[in-house]
Amino acid sequence: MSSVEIPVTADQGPDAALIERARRLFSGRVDFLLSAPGLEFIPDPAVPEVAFAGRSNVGKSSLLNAITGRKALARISVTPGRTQELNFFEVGGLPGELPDFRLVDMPGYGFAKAPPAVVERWRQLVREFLRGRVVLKRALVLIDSRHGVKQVDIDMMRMLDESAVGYRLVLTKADKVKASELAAVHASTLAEARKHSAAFPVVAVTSSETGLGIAELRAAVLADAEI
Ligand SMILES: Nc1nc2c(ncn2[C@@H]2O[C@H](COP(=O)(O)OP(=O)(O)OP(=O)(O)O)[C@@H](O)[C@H]2O)c(=O)[nH]1
Ligand SMILES: [Mg+2]
Repeated sequence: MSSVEIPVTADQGPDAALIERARRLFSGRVDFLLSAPGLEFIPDPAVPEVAFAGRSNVGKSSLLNAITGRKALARISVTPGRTQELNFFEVGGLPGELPDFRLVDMPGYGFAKAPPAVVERWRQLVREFLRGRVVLKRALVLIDSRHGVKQVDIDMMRMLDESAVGYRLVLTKADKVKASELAAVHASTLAEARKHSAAFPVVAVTSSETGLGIAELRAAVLADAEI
């Protein structure tokens, strides 16, 4: 994996101090708060939030677990499309008090055989959440390294562009592809990012399995929550 040539400039990577601060913060309090099947169930917008979006089975829950260093914080599904609610997690602060920020595991999209009514319900929930959530600082859009950016990902990116929610693209499951394939999918994903008004012109490369890129992404999430 270290032989992959992925262009990184000095100002793109979080510094060592931020990585260490993020590690410490995430080794403290990280709690599941609630699972919201509709907007009437979401918590008060009291603290900053960073949301995780991506196709069903892309590895959202696994990445959340890796970033928070918890084995089973977010449920890892065997059946694609299991996370159909907005799941909120609290990070930092003291139990019983407001956390420093929250992470939001968004329901996966693009799973095969979903009835149109389910897709429409998903679209409404996500769009209204993105448009109305003033505390939402950033989103991460996860892309499977084996598949690259699909039309459903572009649809998601457009919803974020329209809501003016800034987002990072994150390649998941990097351990599943060869170095040459990883370099190619990184380049094509970066090219797509550059077409979108709210996307950062950087693409993170991660594996929840091997830990590749996790410390850096954790630091980026902390920086996003603090903007
Ligand atoms: N090899 C490898 N497998 C992974 C990685 N991340 C996730 N997986 C596997 O991919 C499958 C889906 O992972 P999840 O984390 O449940 O994906 P999700 O995006 O939360 O899925 P939904 O909630 O159903 O939308 C599981 O079998 C994971 O074990 C990774 O970095 N490497
Ligand atoms: Mg999930």
